[in-house]
Amino acid sequence: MLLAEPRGYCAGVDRAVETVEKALEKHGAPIYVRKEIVHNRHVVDTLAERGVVFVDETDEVPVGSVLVFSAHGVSPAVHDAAAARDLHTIDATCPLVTKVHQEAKRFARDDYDILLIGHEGHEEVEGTAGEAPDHVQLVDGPDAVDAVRVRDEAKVIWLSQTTLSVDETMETVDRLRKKFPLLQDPPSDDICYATQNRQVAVKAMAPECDLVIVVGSRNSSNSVRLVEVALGAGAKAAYLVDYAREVDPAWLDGVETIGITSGASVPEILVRGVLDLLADSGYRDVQTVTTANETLVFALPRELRAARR
Ligand code: 0CJ
Ligand code: F3S
Repeated sequence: MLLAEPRGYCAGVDRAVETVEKALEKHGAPIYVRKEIVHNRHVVDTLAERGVVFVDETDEVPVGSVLVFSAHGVSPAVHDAAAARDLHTIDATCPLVTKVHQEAKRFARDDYDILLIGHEGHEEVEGTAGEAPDHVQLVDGPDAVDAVRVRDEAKVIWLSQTTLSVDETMETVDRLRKKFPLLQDPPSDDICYATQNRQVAVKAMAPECDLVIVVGSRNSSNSVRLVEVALGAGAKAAYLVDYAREVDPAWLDGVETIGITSGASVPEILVRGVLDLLADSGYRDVQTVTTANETLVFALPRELRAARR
């Protein structure tokens, strides 16, 4: 067994989940969360059992209630809708997503065409694009480049979702730059440190793996990318599971080396579950493959700060 390090919770997820827990302690149930606080089935189900109500939109929240915005961020229109309902909002947007929002605002102010690389329909790109809807267009992967049109080729910048495949994004950027040679790069990486580190770690172990198991949910962009990166880096097979019980015994046929990793929204207890299950099948020798050490911690939203564990 090869265990990727880093894996699992990033600083932004840790902060978002703790924000909801502290908000529950401070305000009592029910509190409301717009969308899934992070894209993980277990996290959402556990919080729901404790009195958190997950809604799709602000208009489902009773006037005057506490509403938490998820780690993926929201557009100004969502902030306005919450204010109009007199909701007490707590913003759990990851600071690294907020950074991309600031970039979108700044380049829109300077009247750039902003090419936002990301996945259609993902909450994060909806939030970022919503900062400057008249200036942002979504580019969903390399094949979407042909359809891109801009007003002034000398004033074009690309930005991105934080949880994309680094390699695929660079492919998209290369294609964009062939079309628009004056395309400007973002002032700093938009794909976040956690996304990058988890991909580097899975790449390091994948060539030796007959099978890679990624723990994470289907709607978790960064988790799904880890499966693709593992396959691209030479793993013979790679699958995504939410829980150990989803590991199909047939996957283990003839398999000597198994790599394990998990997405940025995945609690370590779920990885332990997979390790325990595999130990029962005879996979007991666990070696860690470490490619980075992460120490980043984000402060909680101000109003909950005194309450940090
Ligand atoms: O967009 C983010 C702030 C990432 C949050 C952590 O991961 P997850 O699984 O909730 O979200 P993605 O679908 O964006 O990977
Ligand atoms: Fe933030 Fe990256 Fe995690 S954007 S929530 S640190 S995956």
